[in-house]
Amino acid sequence: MKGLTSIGSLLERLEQDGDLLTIEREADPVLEIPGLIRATDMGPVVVFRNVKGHPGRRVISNIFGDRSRIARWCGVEPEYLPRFLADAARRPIAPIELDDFAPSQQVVMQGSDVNVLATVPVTKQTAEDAGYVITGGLVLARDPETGAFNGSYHRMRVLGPDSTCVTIQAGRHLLEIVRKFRQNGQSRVPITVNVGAGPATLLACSGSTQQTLTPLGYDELAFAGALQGEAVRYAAAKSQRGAWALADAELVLEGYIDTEKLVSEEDSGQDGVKAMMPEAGGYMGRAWRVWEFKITAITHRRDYLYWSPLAINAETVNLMAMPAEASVFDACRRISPKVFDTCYALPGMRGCLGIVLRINRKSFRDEGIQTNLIFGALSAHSDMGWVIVVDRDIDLMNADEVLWALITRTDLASNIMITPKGKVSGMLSEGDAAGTGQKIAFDATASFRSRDRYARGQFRKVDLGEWLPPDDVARVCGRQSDYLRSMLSRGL
Ligand SMILES: [Mn+2]
Repeated sequence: MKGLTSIGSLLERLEQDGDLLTIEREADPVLEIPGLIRATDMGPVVVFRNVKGHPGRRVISNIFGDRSRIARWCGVEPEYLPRFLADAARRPIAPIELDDFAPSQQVVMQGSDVNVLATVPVTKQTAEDAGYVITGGLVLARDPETGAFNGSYHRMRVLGPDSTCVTIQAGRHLLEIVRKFRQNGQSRVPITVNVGAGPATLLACSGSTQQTLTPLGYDELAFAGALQGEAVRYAAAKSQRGAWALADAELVLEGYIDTEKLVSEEDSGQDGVKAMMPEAGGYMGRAWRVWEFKITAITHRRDYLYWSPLAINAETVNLMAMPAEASVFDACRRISPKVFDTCYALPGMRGCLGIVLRINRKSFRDEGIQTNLIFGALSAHSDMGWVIVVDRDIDLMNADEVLWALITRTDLASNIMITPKGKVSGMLSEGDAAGTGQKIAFDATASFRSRDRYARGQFRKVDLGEWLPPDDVARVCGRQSDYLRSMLSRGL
């Protein structure tokens, strides 16, 4: 991710690659922009240049909607993105403080000038949503004991001109930092909420819950530095002692979490009853009573873009999946660098509900290691509920091929494991309110001795264009599935 240290440098790169979609017609942040972001999911990065009610402002989304694009930024093949992240996490680059000018502080609004909905084109996604929700708010907090930064995303429903909710699920590192402040007698925890930054920073802070790659105390900004090959820059907040902002963010909300005050994500104040917004798990999220975030200043670049990711879109699913996959990759590589190849959370696994491991047995002595890898994967990320292990000949990024391996190679009598209750995501069928449930693993690999039985025929690879005119090629290829394309690309 070299050279991509801000949204500005990212836009230049996207222009060069022809991977930018610009919508000129005026679009409303209420329902319309979210509908368009949804409809352009997995396409080029989308920028809205004409936002209703916010003249001169731009909205950006779907930055992480396409794995091939992210892999291109990292200079690796998509299926080995987890290795790129796992390698980076082992050689962190500490962030550096700017003493003077920070681009994200070109404009500073304080006091009665603070009015979040007037300044920022926050979206409302569906008619059932509780309200306007900031979805790309990267909360930056500093551990009062160690000084290490913690960066994490938290949905924030706007409550008033200088007030939002801040929703922190159980197990998040930010809660641990809040606990330390409260232990010191401070009920107000200074933070900044940073919107839009270089993709390495946005990605490094997107690990969803407890994962082994960036455990409690690991500075996510140092991970981001490693991903982009240069230190992330930060600067002291303008209105909060003990808070620091990303110097290269587009927009920053400065303020504090008021831990003495519970506010509701929706107006009736009920807990877990009313709808909040479409969530990353794929269902409508529920609204809860949470802490309040009090805004003391808004700072931004003069011509800032507002990053508005949709939780339901591939963007958020990829952002959640990549650190989860890298955690699993790191653990499994330590267990067996010889047999473990790579891993992938299929889109239907919604980032971290399950994972596919791919192995490459080289002799009969490698038998059994797949089970050890399963334990590694289930422990590397606490949300994981499903693990499927496949052989080296399987395209693990294709759900149909993984399903095919599952139904043709799994020995049902001995190669399915259901664990006792562990920590899982509440999104899993098994997950209860306390976030516990059983986990399941399938060994869908053929044993080393039986591998010849599972051989596939090899066809000669042909270029249809040498036999057919372009419109006939398009008539054929246009209706071929990703599954078939995956096999044809390998001569199968
Ligand atoms: Mn953390």
